Amino acid sequence: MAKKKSASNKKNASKVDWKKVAHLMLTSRAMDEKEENELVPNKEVLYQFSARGHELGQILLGSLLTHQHDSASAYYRSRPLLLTLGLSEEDAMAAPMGKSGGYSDGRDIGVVCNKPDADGPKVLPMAGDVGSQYTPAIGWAQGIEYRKNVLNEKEYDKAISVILGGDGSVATNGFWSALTIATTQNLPVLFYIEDNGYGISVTSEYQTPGGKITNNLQSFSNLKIFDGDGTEPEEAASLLEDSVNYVRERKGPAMIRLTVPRLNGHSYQDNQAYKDEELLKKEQEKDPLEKLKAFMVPDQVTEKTWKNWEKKAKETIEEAAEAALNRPDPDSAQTEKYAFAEEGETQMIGGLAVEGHEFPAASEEPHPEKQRINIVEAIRRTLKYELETNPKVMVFGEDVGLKGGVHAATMDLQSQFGEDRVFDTSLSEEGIIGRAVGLAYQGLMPVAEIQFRKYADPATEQLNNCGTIRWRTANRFAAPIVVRMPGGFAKCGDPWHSMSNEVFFTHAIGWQVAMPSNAEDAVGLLRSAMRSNNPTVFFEHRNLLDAKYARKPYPGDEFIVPFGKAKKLKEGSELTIVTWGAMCERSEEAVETLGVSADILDLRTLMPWDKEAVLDSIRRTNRCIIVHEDNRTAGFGAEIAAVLVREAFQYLDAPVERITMPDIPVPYNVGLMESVLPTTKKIVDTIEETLKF
Ligand SMILES: Cc1ncc(C[n+]2csc(CCOP(=O)(O)OP(=O)(O)O)c2C)c(N)n1
Repeated sequence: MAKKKSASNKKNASKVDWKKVAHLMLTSRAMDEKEENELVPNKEVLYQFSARGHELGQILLGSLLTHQHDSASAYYRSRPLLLTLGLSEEDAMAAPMGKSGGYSDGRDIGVVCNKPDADGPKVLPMAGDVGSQYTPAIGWAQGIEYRKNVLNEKEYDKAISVILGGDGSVATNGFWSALTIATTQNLPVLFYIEDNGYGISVTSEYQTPGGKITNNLQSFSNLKIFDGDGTEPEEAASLLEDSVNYVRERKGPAMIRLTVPRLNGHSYQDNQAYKDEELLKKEQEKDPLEKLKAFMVPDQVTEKTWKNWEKKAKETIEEAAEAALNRPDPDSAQTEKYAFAEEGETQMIGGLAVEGHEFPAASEEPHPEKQRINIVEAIRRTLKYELETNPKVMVFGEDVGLKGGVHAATMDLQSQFGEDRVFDTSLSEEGIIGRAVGLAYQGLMPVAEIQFRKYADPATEQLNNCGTIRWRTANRFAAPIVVRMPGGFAKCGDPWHSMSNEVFFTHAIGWQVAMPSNAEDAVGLLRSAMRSNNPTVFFEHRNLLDAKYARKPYPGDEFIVPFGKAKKLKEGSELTIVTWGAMCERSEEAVETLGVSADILDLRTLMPWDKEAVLDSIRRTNRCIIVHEDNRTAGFGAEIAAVLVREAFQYLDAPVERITMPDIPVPYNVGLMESVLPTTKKIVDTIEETLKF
């Protein structure tokens, strides 16, 4: 069974601290066994994902992540790597029990870890979605190069970003998106594929033709391939050393695939009925712990010493389990904390706040210039000023560079600030948002453009995960990013370019949502977003980009609009119209047409939204109409109406009306489009009915 030992395998293997590797392997194994034999059957641990069979490669890899700015983006089977990087046994065991403290304070499923050490390699927050670990790691890699080359922080030299994934993960969008970005941008990324032949019960042949991803990627440009057996100590050590060095020495991105047996079901609940006896036996014969023992005993240590280590590891785990079990449950009074940044509690990793970034002065008082500008110009000037005054700002997306964006909002920014700071991306929205998350982890301020609202769909997983990072990690990590997104109807509609669906982001956890109706607010809200410690969706309404209604004088480089503050467009006493975005103009027109006395509130941000301003107004006018372009059912108007029914019931003299799009996409034909959009006429009619009621 013993493999032939090549000279280079031997050379690299001699550098390894095998005693340390053995200790970590025995510890990880004892931990899995304790969970499988006792803690899961006793229901102390509810979900368990064993790493048995995967340990050796992960421990060897972890031992090579020695640079302070290295990162690993890993997944639920990566606990041996975390132990190697210094996760305490007690934290490792307390998390699956859902106990307090540790890397998520009982919030995230046990093995979904993170590690925010300021002075050592980081483990980026893991996620449950297979494949979602890839693109944030690409952002980390680009952040290494940005810090080194643009911010001149030489200590980032030779840092690398490593991504761990199973053979199933190579079929995901995230994998391909990350591979494309790493290889086209020549980023310091190592893809580490642990091939156990299965994604739960599905074999690798379903994930890549022939079942071996490295065979298929042999001809992929700018990708060095390493491939071997992850259970053979010398071979695995040698391949890992070579692949890590390859990336560290900036020879290019690389992929290493190591075969490993999965010695358990996918999770504790999986009985592996889909594997026959012979296969199970073969897998057992490949147990890397047995191979490590055969490699070390008796050449390096005696059988007795090994037995001693085994005993010690078991004792350590008994003690850690006992201590973990004795930890209190997390405090339920704190459960809602950290959906957003808490005043005075900065996260450990991610965003400008960590390094105490100081911004230039800001003021809520506009200092208008003489000339009016449109929203496109308002956005461009705000981006320009923030790029000028904050070297950590980066602006990117499809066509954002040389072309200046399909809506021209980034025109000339690349020529002024260079390709490192303003750049085009590959056509992968998952890549754009995942990369932004990784750049934010690096303490930068990424401003990503999604070309049209509908095209954020492929990035949904990254957007959702971005919003929950702070909560999942109990404020250890956060990724404050800005996502600019044009949408809504324009000269005509259509299902792809005209979608608004802003309510989606108000429902997604952890996101601020801004929706300016004019150039002045666009400046102030975008500035707020780019200085915020929370992620923001910044919605740019297509019909307003160059609309006369939206043109306002540039309010100055200091102008800022705080989130959650509605603007009163008109003041009156007979009814209140609550609206935002392109519906502001139509609401104003309707009120002017009828000559009624109405409050018109432009919410400007939907998350947070200015509940108090709306309630104050309704308490005076006693009537409310909500106007929005988004579809009706469960649109944001439904949320406002529900709040009014609960908190202003006694003040209402008429039913709360909603004027919205019906539950269909926006049609292309202009006549069809106007027949379903909230029009001035519809608003006029509804005002009359409401006043008559
Ligand atoms: C996006 C997504 N789809 C499906 C799942 C359910 N699921 C969890 S693990 C898994 C298999 C992953 O296999 P692989 O990447 O090979 O890793 P392994 O578990 O074998 O180490 C699946 C389908 C998931 N977590 N995420």
